[in-house]
Amino acid sequence: MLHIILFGPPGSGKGTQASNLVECYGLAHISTGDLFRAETSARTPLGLQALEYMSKGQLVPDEVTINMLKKKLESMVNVKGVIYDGFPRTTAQAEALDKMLSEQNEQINALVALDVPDDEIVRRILKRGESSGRTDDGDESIIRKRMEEYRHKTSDVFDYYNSQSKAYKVNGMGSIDDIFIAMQNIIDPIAS
Ligand code: B4P
Repeated sequence: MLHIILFGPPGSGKGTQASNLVECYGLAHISTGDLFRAETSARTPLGLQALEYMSKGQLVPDEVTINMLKKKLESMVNVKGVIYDGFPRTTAQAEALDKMLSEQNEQINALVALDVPDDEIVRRILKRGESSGRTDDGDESIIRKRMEEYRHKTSDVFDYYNSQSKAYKVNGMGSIDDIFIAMQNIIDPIAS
């Protein structure tokens, strides 16, 4: 099975490129952000707990996130592989994911990181906030908090997989199609 992590700062285009990758490689898609938003819309205890953090631009605690991911993975049957979109976001999450996969004799094949400058991130998220209705998209101070969380807690995940020689960088500036081609150039040799 193919296990690909889509990585990058908030608003770097992970969700956008995940849809393309799912279609191209026939993989299942897990977005922890989408899972939290679904729980929040359904007003479940998990969703209400997650909303407390998401609306402030903070990461949801590891224990909550890892348990949710584990359940989602266990519910998947007969899949060719998985795109992890927005997970792992801390080294503890990365270690937990590696452990879960090794118990199934599986492993992460590659982490592909989208590289986008801070000002472009703010511009994209504010633009999305005009229509998304997301509480974390409309306010620049919350967007900056999400970027700070990324720098302090998430960026180390790149080094974690780099030390396993599995991390790749892609320029996240340019057209969605061109960025996708750059990602295919990395994933095709791994997938074949
Ligand atoms: P996510 O839902 O993962 O959201 P994101 O980081 O904002 O977005 P993404 O990178 O997917 O950007 P998109 O394609 O939409 O996380 C939200 C929150 O959930 C987190 O802050 C956290 O609180 C919580 N959470 C999620 N996972 C967690 C975890 N593992 N641990 C703890 N907490 C967790 O692109 C953004 C915009 O840019 C879109 O409008 C898009 O149209 C546009 N865009 C994309 N590509 C473009 C391009 N090439 N050029 C111009 N615009 C582009």
